[in-house]
Amino acid sequence: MPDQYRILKEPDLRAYLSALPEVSGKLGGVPADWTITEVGDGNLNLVFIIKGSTGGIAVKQALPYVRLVGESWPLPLSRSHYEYLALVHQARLAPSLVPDVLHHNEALALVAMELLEPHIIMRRGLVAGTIYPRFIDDITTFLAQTLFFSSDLAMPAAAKKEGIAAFAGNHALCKITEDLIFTDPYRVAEQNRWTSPWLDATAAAFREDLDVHVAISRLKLKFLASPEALIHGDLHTGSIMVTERETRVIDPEFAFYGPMGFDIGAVIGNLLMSYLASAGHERAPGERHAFETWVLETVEKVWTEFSRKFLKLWRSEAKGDAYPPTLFAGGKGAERLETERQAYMARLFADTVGFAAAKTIRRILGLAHNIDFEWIEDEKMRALCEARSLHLARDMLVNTASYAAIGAVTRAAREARDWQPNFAR
Ligand code: SR1
Ligand code: MG
Repeated sequence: MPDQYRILKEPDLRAYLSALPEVSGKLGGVPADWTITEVGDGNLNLVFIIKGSTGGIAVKQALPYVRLVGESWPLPLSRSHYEYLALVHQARLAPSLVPDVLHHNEALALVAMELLEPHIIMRRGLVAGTIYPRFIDDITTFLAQTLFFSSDLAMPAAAKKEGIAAFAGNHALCKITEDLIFTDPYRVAEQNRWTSPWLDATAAAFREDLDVHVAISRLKLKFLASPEALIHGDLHTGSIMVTERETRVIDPEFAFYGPMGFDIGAVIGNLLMSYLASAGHERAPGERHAFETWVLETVEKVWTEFSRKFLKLWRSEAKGDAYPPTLFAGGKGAERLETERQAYMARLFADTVGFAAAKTIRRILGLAHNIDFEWIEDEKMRALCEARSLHLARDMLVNTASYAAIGAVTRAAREARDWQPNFAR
């Protein structure tokens, strides 16, 4: 008899896990002695940490609704299945950069996985001003490997289409993104919020600005209609766990075949928010200068290292149906293909800049905010940091073509750090 979905309470979870040898072996001791703590602080799911005498595990269970909002917003449990599929795929392509999966139960919408300890959610570390020396290399390996190897550059067309089909049912999660990132912040929507009254005029301006509406709609179309690769789909700094020596990407429940720039832009946009929120966390002027310098250097290297690794894979591992080698034979063909690769990367960079901007705007004017700003206690200071981020993001969104290289993004971010909005009250 397959399990029937129920929201697992502690005794039920304990009994369920004790019947799984792969789990009880890891935890050790007797189930009655295991400690179980619900620690989920995300927007959607339950997350339990279970510890026994010899080890620990994490268990994530999807709720049939959006946790942040409640039962009035139902959400399919199938997202747990897509998360499991994505974790397995990512583990194959980027081993050691995702948690090991120990067990999955589709009916219970549950995934049991390796407990990441002493890792913390990267966003929390960034708010505290911590530098992560491994991050650039790890995240660019994750991005290059997962995106390249699920793209038409690496995959035969039939296998790629099977992949698209395998994730096509995850449309409810895509719809969250389509609404919360690409639509709601630009219209009157009940669940929008912002730091009022300081950002009232700015929020209204975003609702009226047709240049912004065209730019965000082009990105939305790209998100809807560009199955370039299997993307993580929610790769913000709350979906990354870190120590100073390790990086792990978690929570790929939004995975589907979409535009690659959405993942790269998520990383860069969230780093830019961390940079511009930093002033709100300093106790003395200049105190976080070294951290802020590292964040901007990281923004630059995320793009340059990703691009280097992706191009290296393209030059050596292009077994997909795109760009057939027979069409690019000989010295001239090779030269022309290399020019084309550069053009491809330039297009991907433009997508990245646009999506980074979209990911920023949604966190300030939409439903789901982030602690980078929310934990700035002085509301006017928070609004100042947010206004600077919106100022930068609007320009990246509308004038994307003027950002020819990543240096232009970090230059504009530095200028935004000193930009003074006019908070007319
Ligand atoms: C209602 S869900 C809000 C957000 O949380 C997730 O982490 C995604 O970013 C989603 O957009
Ligand atoms: Mg998440």
